[in-house]
Amino acid sequence: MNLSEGLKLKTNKDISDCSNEEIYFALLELVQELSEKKVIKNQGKKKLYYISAEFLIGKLLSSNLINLGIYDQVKEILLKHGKNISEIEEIEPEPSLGNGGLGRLSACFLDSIATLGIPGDGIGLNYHFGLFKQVFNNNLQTEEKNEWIDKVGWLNKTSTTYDINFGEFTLKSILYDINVTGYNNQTNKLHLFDIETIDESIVKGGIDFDKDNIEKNLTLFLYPDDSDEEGRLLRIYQQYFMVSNGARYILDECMAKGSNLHDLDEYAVIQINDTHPTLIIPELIRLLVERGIELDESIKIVTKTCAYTNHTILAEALEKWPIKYLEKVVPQLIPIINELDDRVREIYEDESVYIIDKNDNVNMAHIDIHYSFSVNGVASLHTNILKNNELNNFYKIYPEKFNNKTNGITFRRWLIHCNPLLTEFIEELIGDEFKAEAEKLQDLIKYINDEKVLQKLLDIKHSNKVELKNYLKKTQNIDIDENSIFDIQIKRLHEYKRQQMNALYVIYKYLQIKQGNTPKTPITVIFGAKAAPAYTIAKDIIHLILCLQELVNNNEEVSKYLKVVMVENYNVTIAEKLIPACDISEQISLASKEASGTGNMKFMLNGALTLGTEDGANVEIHELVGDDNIFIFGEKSDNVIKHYENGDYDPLDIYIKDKNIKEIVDFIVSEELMHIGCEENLIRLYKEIIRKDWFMALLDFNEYCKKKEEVFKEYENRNKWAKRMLVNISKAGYFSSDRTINQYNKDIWKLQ
Ligand code: GPU
Repeated sequence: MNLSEGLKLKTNKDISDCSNEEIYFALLELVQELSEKKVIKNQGKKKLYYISAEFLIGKLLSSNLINLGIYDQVKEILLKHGKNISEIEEIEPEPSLGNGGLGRLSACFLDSIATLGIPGDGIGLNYHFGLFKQVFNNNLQTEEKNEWIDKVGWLNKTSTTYDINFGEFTLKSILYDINVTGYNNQTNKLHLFDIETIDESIVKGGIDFDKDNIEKNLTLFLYPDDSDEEGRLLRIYQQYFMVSNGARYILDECMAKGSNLHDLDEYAVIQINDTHPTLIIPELIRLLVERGIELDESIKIVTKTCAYTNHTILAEALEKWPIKYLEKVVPQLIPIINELDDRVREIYEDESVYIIDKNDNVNMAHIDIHYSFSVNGVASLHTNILKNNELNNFYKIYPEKFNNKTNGITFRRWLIHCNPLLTEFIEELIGDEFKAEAEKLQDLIKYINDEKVLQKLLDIKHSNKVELKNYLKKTQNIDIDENSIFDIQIKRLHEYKRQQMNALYVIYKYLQIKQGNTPKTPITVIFGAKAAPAYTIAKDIIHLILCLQELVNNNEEVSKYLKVVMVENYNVTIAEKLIPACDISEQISLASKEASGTGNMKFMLNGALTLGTEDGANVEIHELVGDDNIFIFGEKSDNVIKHYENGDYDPLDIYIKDKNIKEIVDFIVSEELMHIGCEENLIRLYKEIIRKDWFMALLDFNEYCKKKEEVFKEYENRNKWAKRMLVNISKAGYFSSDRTINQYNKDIWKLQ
């Protein structure tokens, strides 16, 4: 049976007579069947389990069609019947199972693992409302539940269930699986655990619900507000639920394959994605002891089976749970955690490596480092900072455990799917090998002096800008000018990422334009970011940006040259539209603070030029493309680290001494802006910047402005710009997650 007939059968009528919705569901069913056929039973002895609180998988229809090798065929069949595949894609809700880079990384990894034919599954939770939906009201972020689960979707209910015991009660789990099909390869599984007793109706207004009612709320939201004790307890309930289910699933599967548990590490390797799943270590030890293995040996087995990835050096992001919380939620783990801590204390005098600190907090990362066999950072600079600074005390104990795995992205989603025009053009130039072997993109470099190729790159960028313009008009009623420069910063909202510095630039430019210093080509500054609901300053930064949007865009004079756009509810789907249309990729975190960044890689691959600090993977991008093809500015990480050590950074000093900076920062609390926004928020942000500025935006601000002016000037030389685009695209191959996964496999997992 051919595809066309298959589709017809599923819909029971002629495709031309179907609604887009009917076609979507027919395709979904078809893809589910095709992908299930690619499941390999009993594949090899050893398997990888990637356990993570987040899997930011994005919409799945198109990427599945691409990986199954039938995207073009389906597109054509639909076209013949007068249907447009993009419109059908729009029907699919985007799964809301992640927050930012960490969650998207797990999704790219699952794609590459399946693509490379590695036996490896994901393990996580099925959050019903996921990460909140962002809605702007009066220039403020408000939060609503994100209802993404359809009756018929990608989740397949299984018969797997466990009784999960908490200190005070027991909950029955159910397991849903999502098929993960690799590019021209096998299907793996993403296992998402849930509870039977979940009650969506307890969410009343916004995202409020009774945080005490664990048997109704456990899997409602990803990262429930943890600014109060109930919220923090709920997070521990979630974490334990995830790891206990995961641990039991893994043990069952390994035993079914013949493991006697003493040899667990020959059947399983568990990659712990940041500290959220850390409790899997004591839980596995507990389960092994329960199954009759001596404690001593159990600890050794688990240490040989688990590997840990660190994604940040920000102290406030490294989880520490008060032992009394763990006593309440999971008393059965307390003796194990105490034992793990005692063993550390017996050997080491240095308090900084203890698991339980002097305030009775359990330091989750410390469990991971002592009781796993591998600790990796996610970019070269980040790993070096872990080794030499943040985790130096551990590095001295376990130098052999530390290793780097520079992040990557799947080119199937971030080039082939999101940028069909560029993909087709590359294929015309160098053939299609780059689709499976990303390094082949280097062949493009031979066109560096080919005027036609360079012009075509510019034309494609322009078409993508028109696409974005139409998309934003249709979905958010936003108007942008495709002939302006698209300068884009999209990422979680955090002070260290310094959206506030970009906002200060907007103020600078606004004032400049009012004085008559107009840019040659108009500029559109685009933001997309969600702020954690309890992160006050982050929400204030969003408020500032939204106020600037109103001010600038409504100023008849200025808006001819400058526009500010903050897209609402930024997510993977929107990223797929923004990235191919971008000219300038803003990667302006304070050096040393961004572990890697992965948006930087996506932009580069799609021909945007990076304006960035020497931070995270920007450093490696810089090395690959060379000084001429990237715009680097700002304090270097060594100096930043020294500033923190010496405590010698004082924003007030800069503010007082530098008249220009003072004028720009003062604008936050000017009549003009306060008239539009809320006094409380703007004053709070203003004070934060001049008194704390914890991530040194004022330190780098002048250099940032200067560099940005240089970038805009360079943009005018279209030919030179196009050459830089070509260099960036051709060097992006290194950042394929296929490369990253091959390195994980070679150095850590060691699977066939
Ligand atoms: N990251 Br920790 C998140 O997205 N969420 C987190 O909770 C933590 C880290 C990001 C890093 O900020 C980013 O630099 C990195 O590229 C990404 O993880 C994947 O490693």
